[in-house]
Amino acid sequence: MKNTDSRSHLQGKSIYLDDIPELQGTLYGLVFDSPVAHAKNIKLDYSEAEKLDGVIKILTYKDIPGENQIGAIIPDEELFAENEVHFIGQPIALIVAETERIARDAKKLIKFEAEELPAITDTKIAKERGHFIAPPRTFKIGDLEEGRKKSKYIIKGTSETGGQEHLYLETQGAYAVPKENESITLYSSTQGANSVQKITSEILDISMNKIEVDVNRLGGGFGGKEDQATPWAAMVSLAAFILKKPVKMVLARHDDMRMTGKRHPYTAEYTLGLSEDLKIQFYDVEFIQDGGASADLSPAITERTLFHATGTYFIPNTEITVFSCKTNTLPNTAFRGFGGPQAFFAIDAAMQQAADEIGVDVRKLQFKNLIKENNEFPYGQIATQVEATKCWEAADKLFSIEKQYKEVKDFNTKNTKFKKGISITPLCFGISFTNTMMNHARALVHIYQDGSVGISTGAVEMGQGVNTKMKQVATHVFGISIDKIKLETTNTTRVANASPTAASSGADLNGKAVEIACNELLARLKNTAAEIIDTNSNKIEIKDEFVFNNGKKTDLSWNKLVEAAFVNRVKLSEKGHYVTPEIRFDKSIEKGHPFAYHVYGTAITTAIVDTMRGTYDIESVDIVHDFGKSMNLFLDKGQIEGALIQGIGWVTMEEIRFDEKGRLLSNSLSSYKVPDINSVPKSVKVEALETEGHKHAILKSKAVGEPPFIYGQGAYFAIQDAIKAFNPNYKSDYIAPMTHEKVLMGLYQ
Ligand code: MTE
Ligand code: LUZ
Ligand code: MOS
Repeated sequence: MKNTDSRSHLQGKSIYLDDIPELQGTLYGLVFDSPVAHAKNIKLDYSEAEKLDGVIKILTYKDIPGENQIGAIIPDEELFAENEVHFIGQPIALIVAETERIARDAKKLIKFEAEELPAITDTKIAKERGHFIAPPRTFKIGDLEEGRKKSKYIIKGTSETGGQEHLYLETQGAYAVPKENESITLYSSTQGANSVQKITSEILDISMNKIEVDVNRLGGGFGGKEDQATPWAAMVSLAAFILKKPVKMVLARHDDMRMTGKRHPYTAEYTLGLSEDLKIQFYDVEFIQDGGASADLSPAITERTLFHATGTYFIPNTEITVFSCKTNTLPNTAFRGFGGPQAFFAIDAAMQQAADEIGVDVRKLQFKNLIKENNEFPYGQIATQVEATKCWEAADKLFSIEKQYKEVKDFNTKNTKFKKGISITPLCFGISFTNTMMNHARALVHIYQDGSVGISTGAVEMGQGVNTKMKQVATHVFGISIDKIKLETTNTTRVANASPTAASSGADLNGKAVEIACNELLARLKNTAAEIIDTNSNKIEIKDEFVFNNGKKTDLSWNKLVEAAFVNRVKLSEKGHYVTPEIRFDKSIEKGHPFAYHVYGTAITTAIVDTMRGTYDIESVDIVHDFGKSMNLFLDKGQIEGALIQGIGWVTMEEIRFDEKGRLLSNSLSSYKVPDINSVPKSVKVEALETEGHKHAILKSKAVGEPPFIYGQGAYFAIQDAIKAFNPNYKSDYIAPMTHEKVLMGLYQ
């Protein structure tokens, strides 16, 4: 089944925030943001700007009736800067005008003065000076000393991964419409309607029930709209609240890139110990995370790094620490993988370094140390239904790992102008919000008297196809065609208190809630059918929109049954509430069972390097992925392909740069390179592992949104392998991204 949105996307008929018909009298907002990275005693003179024809009002923190605070985990971020600014791009005021053009002209007339302070853009300096977002956290298992004693080989090293711009096709935006009795309808391009509602209510000092947040769909979020869609929504709401007019703001790409946070850059310092028989004995790793100027989601991202530090391997003695540093750059935020990819890169860099120093093939090390059934993760969860080795073996069977290695070797003995490289990336990714309390969801299902069905959930459609999956759940339970089902907008008055659509759990959490509601309704309809046919309700089934009695088709159709139930005054609406079972985590001891299950996989990546230019292509990526029992392989393979390319972009070409004053240099598509059709691997093959699936996954179909991002890192190691084939003296610094210029330097190092 295709993504039910694909036709309207293709025809340009899908409605995004900026396509919502505007009400008469709508005003437009534009943010005035800090031109300096760190300053105090800021002064804004906007008297000239406010005089400009068509400028309605310029709002600052002084206009906020409630709390000037948007920090969701730690209250350390103002909506509008009051006295100090902490990064370039930090909002200070909102210009409200009759058109966006006028607002832009007005912006040029605003005079900004401040006492500039030194800006810290380097996490090393931040750490030295003790500038932290939150105190460091450590996960431990076993005993490092014990591991050290058993180790024959001890490898020390460092690695580094860069930031990443989300580059959702639809930029951030929101549209606030004032309603009677000081309430607001707020359209927002957000992954977290509930966060938008809550923060806006605090800014305006009105109760949450006065704010209705509505989300039709996003043109991509990728984590960038989990938390950072909120400020724009709060700003237009503030303006609408004060001016009693509809107010809209959609960020221009350049403004979006300048003002929104990105993936967290990380450095890792590690020591890895292996015994003579190449079993990992210990891993001691310290991560330094660049949180940017305020906490945003950094503490939660820190957590996911801690949870994924050992990658897909079992390591009996481990100590992992993450330092979350505060710098005068954009507050970094959620991005597909959420601190996980940074952890995977570090452990696989350590594995590669170990293999090189010991003089063995890294794949032997990797395979030998894959996590197995009943192994304990450093956070205390016992690994069950482990598919790591099975994925690797299936990849070998389907894609002949040894043969591919031999082909690369043969090619390299025959060629000097081009060299090939190969790598393997195993995957083990935990599914559930790491914060246990976020793992619950609700759905509202109506069966209308004509037999059509309307479903509301807390899930946000952002291109990942969650709406299609929700429809599939209802189709599956009711035995009716997908054409009978409509997915309503995500709306806080229909489904309240929803967690953001994130952590890859949108389909699981909301799908289970839909399933619960549909099953309730089905039971009632079966009773009605049993009464009509005069049989026992447990003999009733509904298939292909007809009632079956004891396996035999009757002439009672779905539509007739629904009509009869309505006449019998049967309740045809139901709400489902789902809570992920079994999960728990005790932060005081950093142990528990935080994940409902894990997703596994193996990717084989080959690359070819032009040894004169330093340019490269990713030739092939062959993947065996653990989808569980995929409910929609078409959508799920799309998720794998998208995540893979996004991951390849991160480790190869996407380079976020600031100058020493904290100005973002990579602030447009001419200075920030993202993968395009030419950077897509020449061949991508995705095969599903044969497995039973997992009972906590929706219809046994495992979460697929983020995990395959990890496969992208294979490109880094494959390119590096090709460089080594040309330059035997090459010593990697394990710094990503592996840009073309970096490759060229490596070839002639
Ligand atoms: N796919 C598309 N097309 N667009 C997106 O913005 N976001 C990713 C992933 N796949 C995203 C996407 C991220 S970061 C997450 S957490 C999941 O989708 C969220 O959706 P799910 O929970 O329904 O998988
Ligand atoms: N958001 C969050 C996430 O709040 N908690 C998580 O565990 C998470 N994981 C991935 C992406 N977003
Ligand atoms: Mo995804 S980073 O959980 O929005």
